[in-house]
Amino acid sequence: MLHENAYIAFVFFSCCDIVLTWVILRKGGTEVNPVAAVVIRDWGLPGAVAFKFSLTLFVIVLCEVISRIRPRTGRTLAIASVLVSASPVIWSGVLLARHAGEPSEPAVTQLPVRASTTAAPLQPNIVVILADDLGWGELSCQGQRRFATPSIDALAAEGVRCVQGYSGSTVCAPSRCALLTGLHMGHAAVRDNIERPNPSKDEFGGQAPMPASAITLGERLQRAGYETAFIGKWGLGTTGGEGDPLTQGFDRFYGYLCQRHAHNLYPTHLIRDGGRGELAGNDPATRAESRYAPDLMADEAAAFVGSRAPDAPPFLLVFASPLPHLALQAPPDEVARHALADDPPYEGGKGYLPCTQPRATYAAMVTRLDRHVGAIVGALKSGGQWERTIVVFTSDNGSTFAIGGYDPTWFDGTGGLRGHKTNLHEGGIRVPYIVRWPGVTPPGSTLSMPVTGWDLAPTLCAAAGVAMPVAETDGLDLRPWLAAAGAPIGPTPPDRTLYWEFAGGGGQRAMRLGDWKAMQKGVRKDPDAPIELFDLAKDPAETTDVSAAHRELVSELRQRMIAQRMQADEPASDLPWGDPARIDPR
Ligand SMILES: [Ca+2]
Repeated sequence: MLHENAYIAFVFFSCCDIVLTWVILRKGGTEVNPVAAVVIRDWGLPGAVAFKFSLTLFVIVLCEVISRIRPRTGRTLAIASVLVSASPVIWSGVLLARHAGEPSEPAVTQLPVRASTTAAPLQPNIVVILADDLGWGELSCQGQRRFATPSIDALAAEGVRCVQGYSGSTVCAPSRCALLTGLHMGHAAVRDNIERPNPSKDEFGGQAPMPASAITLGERLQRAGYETAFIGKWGLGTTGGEGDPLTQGFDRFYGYLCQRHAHNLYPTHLIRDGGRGELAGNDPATRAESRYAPDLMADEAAAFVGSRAPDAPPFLLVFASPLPHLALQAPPDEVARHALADDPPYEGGKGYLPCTQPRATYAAMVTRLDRHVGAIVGALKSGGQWERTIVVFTSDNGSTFAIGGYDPTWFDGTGGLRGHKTNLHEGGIRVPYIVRWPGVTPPGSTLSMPVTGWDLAPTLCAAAGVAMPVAETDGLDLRPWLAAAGAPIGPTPPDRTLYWEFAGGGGQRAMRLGDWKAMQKGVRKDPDAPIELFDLAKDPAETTDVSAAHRELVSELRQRMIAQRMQADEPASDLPWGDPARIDPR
């Protein structure tokens, strides 16, 4: 060995780089030597060290061989190798020093939800795309075979696909409330679709309003200088009331305020900023259908994000498309792309319109939504905002059931999960959940930790550098977990309880703790009704109730569920309490 000391330094520096990067990743740091991070992510720590060691050995052998032929060149090469291997170590050391004050593997309780201290100086734009009744299995990137969703798949390929994403509720309005306020169904102001009568033949009465006391994501970001727009289906109050989006943190609104209004996708009018915008050419009486409301909303959204002055403030757009919620209505060109030989007509009834090609039409509604996602992404890119914009794609609840011509068996909208919209089994609340966050989310990664609709407000507030006190949310700032998605080493996933309740369907409560899922039905009749228990790790489709074998856990979950709630303001959406001290029989 001609240059022994140089080789020792070379090996030492090479392996140090890997170890320092690994330590930073363990601390939840995202600022790392990218080359070392990729090697660790792909091969784990031992594999990465072995790789680096082999590479070093190869260079040493090369130096030795060259030294025997041309001693001066060999010596220069050996010294150069030491210098080249030292530079990333110095850089990783600097990065580690920046993370020095942070604890290793932070527990969830130690992670305060706070304004991000590492936020880029430029506040990011935020686009939340919320589908309506889109089930977990209704994207091709999640296994859908009847149609493809290339634009949404492309978004997932650029970010994190959270495979255990949950909505805030199993129906429309409360899910929107959870998303906007960061509160789960035990604390949210709106916990059901509570219908209000129409004031006149031409006006919709909307749903129970979100109270003025609720603080929405729009309000929080508006105060921080964001320009905010809500485009799509609202369902949390109507014009002039306390639930009006214009007084709930949104500078602009375009779409349906009332959910019943959204049951027709070729309406006579839409609401624009509290006023009424007529849509000439649409007439439900004659089935004149020339202006498809979801297209108009997508155009509006693309225009909002695509035409920004260079010095314009950052923006929040919530694009809550009414697709693919029934009734079955889609533009003929989109339906034609999905024409099938086997597509039995739907006759209509129970307030639903008939449909000659129900399967093709439903597929067309989802692919139209996919096209809209593509248009919004395209507008962000052409407007120069893409690299500054966080995009979230999710749904307000799981896929719907056999109603209005929808065929749940044909589409397998829940991806094999039990249940559907209006119940708290996984099929009712598990939804697509994709986050693309430049500089944070590793492209094409997945995150298996359960994440929820009520995590979005604290996460997006943190992204914007806006303080959201822990006491004001049930959610988590997901950034550390999103940033570590796909890596073998990351922050420990939180062992927290997720809670849902729903007054419909006889009254239901559900809780997830780790892989355990507790489910209580018939609560309105009997608040102490038996609790079913499922082990989602072994039984994701909730086929087998194992409560009899885990009575102590069931009693604990009963107490935890009751502790997670406060009384709802609206009596119709409240549940009777139940006795937390009830001991479940062995
Ligand atoms: Ca819905």
